[in-house]
Amino acid sequence: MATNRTFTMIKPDAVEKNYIGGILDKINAAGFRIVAMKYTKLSKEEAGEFYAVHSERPFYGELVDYMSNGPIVAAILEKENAVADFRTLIGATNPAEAAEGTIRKLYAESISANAVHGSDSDENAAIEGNFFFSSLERF
Ligand code: RTP
Ligand code: MG
Repeated sequence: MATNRTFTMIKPDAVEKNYIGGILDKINAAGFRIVAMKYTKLSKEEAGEFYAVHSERPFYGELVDYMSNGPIVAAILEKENAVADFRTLIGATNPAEAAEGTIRKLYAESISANAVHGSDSDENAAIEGNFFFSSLERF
């Protein structure tokens, strides 16, 4: 059963360019409610753990370096059909292939520095949300 929650990060490239406000605006305008949110920075070890599923991929080292390179915003979001609708809102991994109006089309610079993360399943949304937030930090 769908949990109606997903997990997102505004990635270091978008934070550095002052896109936090613009991205949150798109998220709220699309009907997502913020359940939990924090401004934080991943160590290399934490980024490696978060993306462990990609550890065999050729871009893993680059991804871990990039995600631990600067502060991020992590959040749990709530909406009906949250995981799939959020993936639609952010657009394709490669911003060159992202649809008009999507967050990555508007704010991402490249396939590796692509502005936002969105969970790819309900199971991963729960795992990723638990990585960042305790039950006392969700409202
Ligand atoms: P995300 O997990 O961040 O929401 O992105 P995604 O599902 O659209 O893409 P995924 O395949 O899960 O890849 C995770 C992140 O790795 C970086 N990446 N770099 N250089 C490359 O070819 C490459 N491919 C992927 C991106 O930052 C991607 O978001
Ligand atoms: Mg992914």
